[in-house]
Amino acid sequence: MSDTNLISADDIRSRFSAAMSEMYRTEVPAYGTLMDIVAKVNDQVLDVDRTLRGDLESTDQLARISEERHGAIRLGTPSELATMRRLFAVMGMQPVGYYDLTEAGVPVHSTAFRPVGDAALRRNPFRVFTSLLRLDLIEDKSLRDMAQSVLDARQIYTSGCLEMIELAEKQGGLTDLQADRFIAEALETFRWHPEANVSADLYKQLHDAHRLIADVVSFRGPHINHLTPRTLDIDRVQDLMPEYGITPKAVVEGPPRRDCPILLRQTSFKALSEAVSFAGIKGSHTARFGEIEARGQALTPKGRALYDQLLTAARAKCLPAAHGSNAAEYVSALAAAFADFPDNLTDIRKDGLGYFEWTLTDKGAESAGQVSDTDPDALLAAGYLRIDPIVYEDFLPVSAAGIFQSNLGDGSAQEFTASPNQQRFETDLGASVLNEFEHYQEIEDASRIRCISILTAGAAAAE
Ligand code: OOG
Ligand code: NI
Repeated sequence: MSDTNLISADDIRSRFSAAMSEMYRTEVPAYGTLMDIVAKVNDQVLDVDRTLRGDLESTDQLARISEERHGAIRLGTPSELATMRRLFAVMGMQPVGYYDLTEAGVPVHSTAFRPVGDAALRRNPFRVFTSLLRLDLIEDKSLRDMAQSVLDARQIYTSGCLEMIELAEKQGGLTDLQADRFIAEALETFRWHPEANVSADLYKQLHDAHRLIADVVSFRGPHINHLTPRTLDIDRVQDLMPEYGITPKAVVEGPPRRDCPILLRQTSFKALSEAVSFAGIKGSHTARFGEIEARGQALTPKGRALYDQLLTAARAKCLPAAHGSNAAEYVSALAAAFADFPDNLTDIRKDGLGYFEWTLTDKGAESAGQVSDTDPDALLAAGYLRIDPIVYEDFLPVSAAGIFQSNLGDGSAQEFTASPNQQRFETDLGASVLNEFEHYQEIEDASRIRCISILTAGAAAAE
């Protein structure tokens, strides 16, 4: 078979993301409703905000918006994680970033599998926040051992899926037909299984130790627990949710609403109670929920440090209560704290807080090869180049913890000693995770070098 028969990993990812969305729509109807609200609000925003539409169009970002989503899964063992890395690699998704959630009382650590590189992200930015349970944090040894043996006995991948992963690795990709089979087999891993793997009694013990432990250990696979569309106006969708019979969590996580959006804002609706059976005995479990997000500019380490500092300051003044009684107070504390974060692109750039992508203006494109100046600031001022914020493609630990908590139910916050262990995570993963800051920096640098090289016909390409 010749390599030309192989389709791109980006295609497989797009198709998988669409298939997953389709599956989740039938499994969790409220997700379908949320998708409809998001589509409507996005259309309205683009109708009114012609500048935003123009910016998205000129940076080739418009097409990806309605396609865009992330999901989340929670795995039980290192070997499940290592195989998940190979599965996502077939779709061009790599582990980016390390997130320690123990600090927030959630016994997992995580990474995000996502496409890297500008072209792949434009094609389809589907990502999956993937957590690995930290059983070592269960204090009761006999419970820990029982959980471990349940996890060791399960196989979350079909044999067909494992076969297709191996084939993709051997061939360096999959053909169109093979991709169909891979997607169908891989979906099985993410599907919901209402028959638990454990007795009602063990479920209760695990649940008492931590609801999340019960969610990971008790089922045959790591059911996708939410799928999150991207909205262009998260506050509007949050306001609309109740009209459609969906109750959102009390506050939007992340930075406040701003003229220049930064990082990531997220909100969710609470997990639904679902019927399950424990060896024939009827019971219920809450696992799956819905979430929406709005993405803004990726921040440099300096910008991120400022974000963390301001968020901490706001939360020191007012910690949002799960039931929402102090939501208004929190929103104003957040807004007050973030008055110290510049809210215009000129200052964000001048202070080195955010990443930017460089492109040629029409004037720049017409002047290809005719320019001798190589100073990007001068070329920007002279109208040959334009800069646009680079979209943040990753996650935020404090927000993730807020999402985990709201979904685990009120009053379930639990103390764990913060114990980040990236090295252990990477050993279990079988690879190191990509540093997201370095990646954004590379995208920015490459875009600038490319533009200047075109303007000067290659003279400055090496600089
Ligand atoms: C993952 C929560 C994190 C996000 O968007 O921050 C997450 C989980 O509940 O498994 O998805
Ligand atoms: Ni999420």
